[in-house]
Amino acid sequence: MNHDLSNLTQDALRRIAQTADLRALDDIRVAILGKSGTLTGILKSLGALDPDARRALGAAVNEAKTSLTQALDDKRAALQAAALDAKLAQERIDISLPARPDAQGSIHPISRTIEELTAIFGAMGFTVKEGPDIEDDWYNFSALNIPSHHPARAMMDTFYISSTSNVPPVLRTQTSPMQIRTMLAEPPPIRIIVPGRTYRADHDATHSPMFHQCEGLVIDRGITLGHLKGCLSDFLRVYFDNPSLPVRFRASYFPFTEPSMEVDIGWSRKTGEIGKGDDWLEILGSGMVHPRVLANCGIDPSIYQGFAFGMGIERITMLKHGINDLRLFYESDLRWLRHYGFSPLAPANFHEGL
Ligand code: 2NL
Repeated sequence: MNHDLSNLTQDALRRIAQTADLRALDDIRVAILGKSGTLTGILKSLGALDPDARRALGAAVNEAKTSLTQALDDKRAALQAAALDAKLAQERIDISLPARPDAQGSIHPISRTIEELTAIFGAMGFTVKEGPDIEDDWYNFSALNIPSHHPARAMMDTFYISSTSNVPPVLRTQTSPMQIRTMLAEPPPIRIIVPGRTYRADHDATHSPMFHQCEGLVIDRGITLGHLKGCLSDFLRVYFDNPSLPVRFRASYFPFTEPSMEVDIGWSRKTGEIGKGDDWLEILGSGMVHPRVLANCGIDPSIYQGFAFGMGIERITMLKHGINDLRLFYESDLRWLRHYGFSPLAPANFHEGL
């Protein structure tokens, strides 16, 4: 019986070694270790032997079972690895294939304008800051010298978020809270732009409850209205790609700047052409940062001065590209995006304009 077992084991090990595929290997496993396999048969027959013979043969059968199981496992692993290697070799990706033209995406006009603002102000030494969309009343209003009776705080304009806190969270109505955060966190000189989403409870053909703004802030010693005018004129002439674009600064009022100015550009009301005709179009709000706003942020207004500005990203995008309906920006209509979108490969830099 021991002799049979040894022959059986040797024979099975040989067959396992010679097997070249997983199916044949499984057949061998079933033939030896399956329900009516040869080794299983010997194990079953142990019960009929006397105790001494059973002990001797039992140990040998277990040993044979262990070595056969190990051989089957090793062989299976080797065959599986070989099969994977063969599959990988066959499925090699040809990276020289060109991209499929019908699967090409495009850059949304809003993103493109943000890239352009980043490039233009970047060339003037500004860095880009982004901050949270959910702010609180202090960052959005109080720090900006907007008094509590100011209409901008009214329920009809601002999205308040219900909360148990005594400083109610709001969806930011402009990106200025991030400039407040920057002034609180970093010492001057500061030169930043803050593009991003803003929210107001307003919805019609020309207003969307979510829209985009870009604000800018410069704080240093000796900053004057002259710096503001030079910076914003240069920006507008590069953005609208017209070095002789007429730019006008007109006195205005904002609670967070003193003095405050609206910035207008020349255009023709009749044809809509920018830089032509005798009409003026309001495009930006700006001013010298109010000393109270500087003090609220721990900056001494007798040492540091600065200017700030804000613009609507949708608005300057519509004017530049002749887009006449605000709602189309948010509809994800692929035909519109194909028409107004930009190539992801087109760089948004303006070396020639600066
Ligand atoms: C507009 C006008 C403006 C600012 C925004 C600002 C921010 C800080 C301090 C002072 Cl932290 N000012 N921002 C200043 C003037 C105008 O935006 O028409 N935006 C669409």
